[in-house]
Amino acid sequence: MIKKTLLAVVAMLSVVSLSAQKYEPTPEILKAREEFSDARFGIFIHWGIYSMFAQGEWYLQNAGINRDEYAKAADAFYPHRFNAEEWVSAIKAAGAKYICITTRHHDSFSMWDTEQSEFNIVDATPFGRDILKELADECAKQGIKLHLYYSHADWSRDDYPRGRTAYWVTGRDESKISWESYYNFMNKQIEELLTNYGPIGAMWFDGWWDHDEDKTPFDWQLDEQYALVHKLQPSCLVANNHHQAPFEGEDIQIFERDLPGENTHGLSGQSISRLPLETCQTMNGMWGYKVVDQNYKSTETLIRYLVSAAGKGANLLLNVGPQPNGELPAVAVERLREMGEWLAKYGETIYGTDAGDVKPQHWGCTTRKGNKLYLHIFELEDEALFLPLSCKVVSAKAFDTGAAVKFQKVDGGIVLKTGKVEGVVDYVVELTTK
Ligand code: H79
Repeated sequence: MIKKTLLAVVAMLSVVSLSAQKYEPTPEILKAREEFSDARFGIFIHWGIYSMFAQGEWYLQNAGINRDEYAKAADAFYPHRFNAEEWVSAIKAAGAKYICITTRHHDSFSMWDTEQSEFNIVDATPFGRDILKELADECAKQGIKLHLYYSHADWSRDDYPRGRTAYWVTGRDESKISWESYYNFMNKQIEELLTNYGPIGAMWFDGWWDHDEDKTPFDWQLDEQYALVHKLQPSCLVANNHHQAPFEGEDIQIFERDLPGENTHGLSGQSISRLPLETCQTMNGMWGYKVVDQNYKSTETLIRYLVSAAGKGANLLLNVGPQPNGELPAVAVERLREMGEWLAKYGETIYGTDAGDVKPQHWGCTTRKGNKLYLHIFELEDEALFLPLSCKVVSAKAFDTGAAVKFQKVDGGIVLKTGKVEGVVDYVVELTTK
């Protein structure tokens, strides 16, 4: 009897260990994660037929309209000013190291030549061009990585099992709901994306929260899908904007509209993992083009946000919502250029850094690379700054002029004689430490 029970326990344990098999990132993935972290700055692009309504990418759900009426916009989508070379050049000029574009958002419209649905930019629009192909080719040409946003949630397809959003969108045939059909559709699309567009840096999923039922969890079958991504492209990172601590099989932890550890938008209270971190943020207040929203953050705010992300060991994925005509808004291009000018000078203190020894403070934050500790001081009322440090400081200088900055060793760190800091975007002091 005891033997039988023991056997049963052993059998149960082995089942448990099988089902809880740990994801072991391959050396290629580990390398890709490191490159991703080193990049620190990427540009997000939200573009689709929703851009034509000019009210953001949630228009279909927010307006609660008929999906076939909405879809008619595709037949008028003719973004004649789309020019991949101009986009990529503007993004590179910003100092960004990767681009993440919406291949298919929640409205279900595919921005590439997909075989899995007619509702795509080649088959359903007079424009008829595969913008993803053009962008992928241009990224390869200009040497910038391409990441792909892909929505799990869907507000138009008949087969998508309805979630907590868009239930008032009409025109869908509920008798055709089939998870199996929808899951198969997604995986075939993912296969196209990871086969026909060259090397993809990351798959960026979004929409899991449409089904985050507490009592009867919805099974998105992510394990199998993540494995498919890694099988198709062994260096492609998996990211999922589910607003939770990372799931097994993921390579990046995403935060939406807040830096890791902050939660001003109610989307980012999750604990911080040891994975590479990325915060996505809008440049105005919306992801997809919104005609009434000209409330762009200032260049100073954007630079400080990028620096603050780096100070927390995170990348910034900064969004631009292209216009229906295919151009990036002029204000966005200007912000990108100005950020690029700053990064051309101060990039060394951002790219390839880790979060610094001193956690973010009211005056700014710190980043570290090797034996250099960079202080990013945004504003300081006092004349001097106490830094709690356990390492030895050998020298201190202003990063841009090289002028020595006086400091004094005290208990538990140093006091740095910066003088008052005001009226600058970021006063960077470089400490050499031992
Ligand atoms: O693509 C952009 C957005 O369209 C998408 N993610 C970025 C990158 C996005 N928009 N809003 N959200 C994600 C937030 C989702 C909000 C939710 Fe909720 C809060 C989903 C679940 C809780 C409120 C309640 C909205 C749906 C249910």
